[in-house]
Amino acid sequence: MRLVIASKNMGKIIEIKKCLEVPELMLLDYKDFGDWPEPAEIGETLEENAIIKAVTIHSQFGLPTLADDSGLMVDYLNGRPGIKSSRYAGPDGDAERNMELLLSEMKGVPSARRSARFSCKVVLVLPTREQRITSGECEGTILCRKSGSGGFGYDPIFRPAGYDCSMAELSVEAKNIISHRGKALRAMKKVIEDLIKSRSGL
Ligand code: ITT
Repeated sequence: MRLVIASKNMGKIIEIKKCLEVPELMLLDYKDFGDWPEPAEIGETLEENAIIKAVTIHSQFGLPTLADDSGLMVDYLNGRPGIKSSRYAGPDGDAERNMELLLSEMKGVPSARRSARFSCKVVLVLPTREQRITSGECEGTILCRKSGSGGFGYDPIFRPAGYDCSMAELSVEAKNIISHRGKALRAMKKVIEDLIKSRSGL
């Protein structure tokens, strides 16, 4: 069974493929289709944007399609960058510039007020156009400087709760165990396994 991952973020794609290892499932991404135009993320919530991405790519190929929309919510910044996480410092979606901007906004903020969380919505669109939606969150704090080179996006400046390192210092497997995306994907993996077992929908 083929499932299309509606993302162009390689960091995400790697994490999704690791989490959704189901023997009957062949995971495809944009490279398998010779690229596709990115859907405009014009929704007002993570869920709306995840639905836009999954429905757009589903309507192009007619295959079961999964999309992720995620973001970093910083309490001191009233939830920013939030839904604008990927393009916080400008339309080019440069992760280095996004982190520099966030670090500058958090300069001098004491550790007790640096709480933040990653949040993720995963949407699956079935051939019948029915949708399944799962969510996950990961609590933590914003570090004062970058540390580590793994993961993607804001990982070098995010310290997961209970850890003494940044998210970028964890392996893909270790990140998936605690991350917002890992939690949402494990719930979705169960949905997919049930659909395969009942031979309905996928
Ligand atoms: P696609 O839409 O093509 O999937 P994207 O990067 O544009 O890729 P989003 O619109 O969901 O994806 O934006 C999510 C942004 O939030 C992402 O670019 C990062 O800046 C940040 N982010 C989300 N999950 C993250 C994670 O696990 N680690 C670090 N940063 C993350």
